[in-house]
Amino acid sequence: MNADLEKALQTHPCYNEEAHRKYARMHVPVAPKCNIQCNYCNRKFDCSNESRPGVTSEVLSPEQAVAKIGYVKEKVPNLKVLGIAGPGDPLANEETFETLALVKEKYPDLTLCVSTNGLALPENADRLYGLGVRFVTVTINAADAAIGAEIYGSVLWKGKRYTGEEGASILLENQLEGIRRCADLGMLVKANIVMVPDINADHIPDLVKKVRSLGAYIVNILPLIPVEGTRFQDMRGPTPEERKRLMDACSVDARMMRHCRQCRADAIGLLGEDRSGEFAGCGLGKGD
Ligand code: CLF
Ligand code: SF4
Repeated sequence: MNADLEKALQTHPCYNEEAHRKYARMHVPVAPKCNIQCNYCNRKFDCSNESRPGVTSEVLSPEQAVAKIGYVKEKVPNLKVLGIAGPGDPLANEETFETLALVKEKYPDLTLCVSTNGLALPENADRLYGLGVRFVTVTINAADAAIGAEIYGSVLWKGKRYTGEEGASILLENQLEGIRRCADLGMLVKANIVMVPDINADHIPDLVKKVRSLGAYIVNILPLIPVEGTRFQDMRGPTPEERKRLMDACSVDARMMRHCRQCRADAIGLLGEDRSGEFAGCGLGKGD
């Protein structure tokens, strides 16, 4: 790891447990569209790639996002990381790249972080790297298309909608290739895995081994939060004990993140401290 990346890692609240009480992150919700349908997601809400389902957020244009960052930076001096995590899939929205380019130019001191379902990651890995992104999260819930088919309703790939194992295997191939490419480029990849006890829990240790073998730096196992109006609305989420047991078992194979707060696509502040309401609408229409 080079010295700049090592330095950024020291102040990244998600990748480094030591940092999360001291340094803040801000998400800008510039990415409304999604290219897949997860069975636990209600499109009206934030992407649970990186955010707790059930909470809506405003969508900002890249220019509005940059204006808001300027405002928040003044009020939150410990802001270190600028993340793009939805409310849809960041890589399905050109606005993500426009925002990253603007932030890189205007606020080069901020660490850039992107979270994706991975479908469009192989084709965008170089582009993200070129924009200065060194932290990429891929939400991946299965390394087996048969299990994936139970989690993903459909996958929109090159203009066509795929379902079942066909859709799940297109997504999986891209996720694995995307993780490999990003890791090979020298980015720090986090794999987010949504634990669904009745579907993928027993399979997660194999999935963790797989993402590690491709170079993932850290793994975050999130609990399913059933959301009304989704196919998984009656599915049960894991108990804290079940999740802890799984994380303990997987910690033999990979570094585990244990302090995730499943934050919103417009979260601002320290992890667990949500100041997004305080800044709602800030910077909008003001330009600078
Ligand atoms: Fe945001 Fe995600 Fe970057 Fe962190 S969140 S894009 S890696 S800056 Fe962090 Fe929030 Fe958990 Fe995500 S606590 S949901 S892991
Ligand atoms: Fe929802 Fe995110 Fe899944 Fe897209 S990738 S369907 S926004 S949870």
